[in-house]
Amino acid sequence: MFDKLVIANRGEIALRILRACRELGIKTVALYSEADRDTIYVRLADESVCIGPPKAAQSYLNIPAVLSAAEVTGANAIHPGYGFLSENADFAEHAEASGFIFVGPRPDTVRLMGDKVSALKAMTAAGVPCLPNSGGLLPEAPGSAAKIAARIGYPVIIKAAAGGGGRGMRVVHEEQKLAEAAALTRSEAAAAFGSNHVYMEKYLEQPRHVEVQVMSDGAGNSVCLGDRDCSMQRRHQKVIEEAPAPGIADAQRRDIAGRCIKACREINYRGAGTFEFLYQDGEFYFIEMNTRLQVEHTVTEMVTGLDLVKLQLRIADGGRLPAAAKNARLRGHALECRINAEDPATFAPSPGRITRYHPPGGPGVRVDSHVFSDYQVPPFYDSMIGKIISHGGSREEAILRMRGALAETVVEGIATNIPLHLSILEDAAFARGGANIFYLESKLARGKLTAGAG
Ligand code: MV4
Repeated sequence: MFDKLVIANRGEIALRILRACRELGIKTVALYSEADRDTIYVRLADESVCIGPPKAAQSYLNIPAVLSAAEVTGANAIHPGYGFLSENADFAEHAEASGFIFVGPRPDTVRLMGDKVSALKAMTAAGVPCLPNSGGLLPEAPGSAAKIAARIGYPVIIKAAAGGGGRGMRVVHEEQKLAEAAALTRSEAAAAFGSNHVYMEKYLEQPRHVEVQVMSDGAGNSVCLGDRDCSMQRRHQKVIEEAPAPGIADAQRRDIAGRCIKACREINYRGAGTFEFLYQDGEFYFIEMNTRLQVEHTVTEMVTGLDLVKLQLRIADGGRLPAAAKNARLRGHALECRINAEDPATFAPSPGRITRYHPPGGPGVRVDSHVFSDYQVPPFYDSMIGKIISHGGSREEAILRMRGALAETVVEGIATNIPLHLSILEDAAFARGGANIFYLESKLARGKLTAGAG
C-alpha cells in the first residue's frame, strides 16, 4: 500500500479521508489555506502544509501550489475529495505526471465525463437510457437547432457541454424563443467555461433526481452500491439525501444498476463514480456522471455497511474490489441532512465563531463534521459545516432517528439550517417520499417550511 497521502481538500471531507487513512495505516498530509490553519484535521494529520491565502483560487484550486506542497512531503498519493480540483482532468493528469497516485478515475475518464456531450454519447453507446437529445453538439447554422427541437419536441433544454451541476442551461418552450436562447446560453458558456459548445435535450418538468453509486477496480470488476434520491434541493444545492430512492421497484433498480455496471466495464472505469439520472413517470434518464466521491456517499455507506473511502484507497493502490463490496447487500434506509452555516429563512451565509457545540448520538446516528466549540466558520467557502446521517430498519425509523438527532443538536454563535430540516421532516410530501426536484423551492416560495413553521 502507498504509505503517505495528501488530502487536497478541507472541512468535513478532509477529516473523513484522514479517518480512512488511519484505519489503513497510511500517513496523512493536510493541505490548508491560511483560513483553515486551526482545524482539527490539520492537527490530526501527520504533516501539514499551508498552500496559500484563504481565497480558494489561490489555495485549494491552485494546481501548482497543491502539487509543489505535495512534492516536498514525499507523499505518493493525492485524494482530491469533492469540489475544488476533484473533477479537474488537468489536475489529475499533472498529479500523475508528477508521480502521484490520483485517487480517482484515470484522467481521460475525468475528461470524458467533464464534457457532457461525450459523456452522453458514451452512455448512449453503453445502453444507459438517455433523454431524446441533439446527439452531439448543437450546430450553429441558422435553423438547425429548430429542426432538432422539432424532432425532440418542446419543451427542450439547452445546456453547456462544459457545464454541469446546474450551471449554464436554459429551458425553451417554443421555436420563437429558440435562437435567442441558444445564443445566450452559448455566450454564457463561453464566459463561464471558455467554450461556447452547447447541446439540446428534451426538458422534463417534474423529475426526481436519483443517482446510482458504482465502484470499479479498473481490472474488470464493477459493483453497483445502490441508489440515492437527492431531489430535496434548493438552487442546485442538495439539502437532504436518502438511500435507497423511495418507491422504485426492485426489478427496475436491478435493471438500471446492471446498465451502469455494463457502462463501467465498457469505459474501463476505475474508482468511485455516480451516474446521475432524472426519474419521471417511472423511467430513468441519464444526465451526467460524477467521477468523484460525493458529499452524500455516507447514506450509501450506512445501507451497505461499506467504507467507500477505504475502497477508493485500496483501488487507487491497484487492489481488486474485495468480496465484501462485490457481494454488497442493502440493509434498511438512511438519510443525510446537510448542516449549513446559514440563516434558515433567508439562506444568507452565517460564518463566525461557534460558541457552543453538542453533536447528536444514539442508535443509527452518525455525524461527519470537523467543527467544535470555538471553531471559527470561515466566510470563504461553502457554508456546509457537517452532515448528520441517520440509519434505520425502515424509512420511517430513519426519519424518526433524524428528527431526534436534529432536535438534540446544539450549534450556538452562528445560524444553521437545522430549523429548515426539522420542518422538512414534518412535511407530508416528504413523509410520503418521492417528491420532485422543484418541491422544496415551490414550498418555500409559498411561505411554507420557514424556521420551524412545520
Ligand atoms: C435537466 C432538467 C430537466 N430536463 N435536464 C440541473 C443540474 C444538472 N445536473 C442538470 N439539471 C437539470 N437537467 C433535462 N433534460 C432539470 C435539471 C434540474 C435539476 C436536476 C437535478 C437536481 C436539481 C435540479 C434543479 C433544477 C433543474
